[in-house]
Amino acid sequence: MNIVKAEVVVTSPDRNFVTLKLTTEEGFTGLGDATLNGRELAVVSYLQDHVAPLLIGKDASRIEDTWQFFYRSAYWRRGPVTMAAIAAVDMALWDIKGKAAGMPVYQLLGGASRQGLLAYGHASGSDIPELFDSIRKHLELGFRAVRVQTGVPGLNAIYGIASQSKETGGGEARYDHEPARRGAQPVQEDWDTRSYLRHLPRVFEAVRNEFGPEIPLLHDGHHRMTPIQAAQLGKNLEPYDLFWLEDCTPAENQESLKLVRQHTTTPLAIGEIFNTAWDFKDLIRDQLFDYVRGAVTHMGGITALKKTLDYAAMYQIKSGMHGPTDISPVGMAAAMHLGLAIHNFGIQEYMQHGDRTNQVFEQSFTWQDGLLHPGDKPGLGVSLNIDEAGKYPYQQAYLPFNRLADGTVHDW
Ligand code: EZ4
Ligand code: CO
Repeated sequence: MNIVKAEVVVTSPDRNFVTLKLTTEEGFTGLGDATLNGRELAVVSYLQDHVAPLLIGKDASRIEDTWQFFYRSAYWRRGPVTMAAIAAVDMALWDIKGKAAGMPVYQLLGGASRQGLLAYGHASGSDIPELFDSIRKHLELGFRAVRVQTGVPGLNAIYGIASQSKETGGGEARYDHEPARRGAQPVQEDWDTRSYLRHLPRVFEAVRNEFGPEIPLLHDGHHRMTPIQAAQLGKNLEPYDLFWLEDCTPAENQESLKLVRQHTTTPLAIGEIFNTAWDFKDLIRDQLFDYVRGAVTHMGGITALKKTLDYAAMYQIKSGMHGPTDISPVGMAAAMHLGLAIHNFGIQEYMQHGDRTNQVFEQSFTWQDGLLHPGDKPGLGVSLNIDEAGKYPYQQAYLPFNRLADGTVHDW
């Protein structure tokens, strides 16, 4: 089952996506997501210049061997660009194996461990009334769990708050719309940790009073606190029974989670920016967190993330795979197949792609009663409409960044 073609497709329907498409001599095709938000073209070059030529003539059925070949023969290990490229190859090979077997990928991974995947949506508001409306809207849409992000008094623009897209002239307010972020320079936002720490517990108190104790509530700290600030926040949020507090400190200093853990029982999620099992290894062994945020797209594919999650399972640590809209529908499908098969599934982030993206990528997943299911088409269940993709060329876009009131650059 030799690979005869390896194409890299860049498209920007609602935002930029990088997709690897492999074709075998029998005519099977496989898709892999290689999207690295804000640094997309580095992965395009890695794939086009250094990976695609080596794929031609390789046996597509040898998934583990191909993974090891690309990881070890590169010599330069790890890193988001390398691991997104390897992830795309790995996903595409699982897709091909599924099509060749006539089975959805989750069957190849051991079959379904549940009926569907509990998914959380992103509610947000610049103030409490706006936040309540957003939570209500998510509940009406069918979400059974919501992430809560809120504006902070005194700060103009902060992470995670929906606003209307400038380029599309309004429409539905979303916080992830790339058109608002497109341009030659990243957008500058502002930040003040003390105001945030004072404000956030009041917001969660108001949300629990309004929506009751049942609904799982999540929050993303987005790497912006010091360890002792994170410990303080985790402790102050305990009465509101969060499902998780995500990325409370920057991920580089993993030791810092020890300090956080000593002070709070609020469950912790970490790792959306990690890219190998090694980034998680010590944190898992020391039981310093509760949910693995790794994305199939950024962790080197299904093969590598499954190994990480199997190790995490030994410590009762569960999955919480990253699922923002910068994970393409191909990467989301891979996450759904893996999440359906493993025993230690926790929750799946689900942000819903825009209409144009859904026309470029035809998908077979379903979303019913708050649960995602990847569908039963052979492979990953996603096909790429090349003509549609061709309508939307790459557009320069960056993630925003933060400055404090005195001008200091801060984690975003
Ligand atoms: O900022 O996906 O939990 N979700 C997140 C995301 C990330 C973006 C970065 O590309 O933190 O919104
Ligand atoms: Co996050």
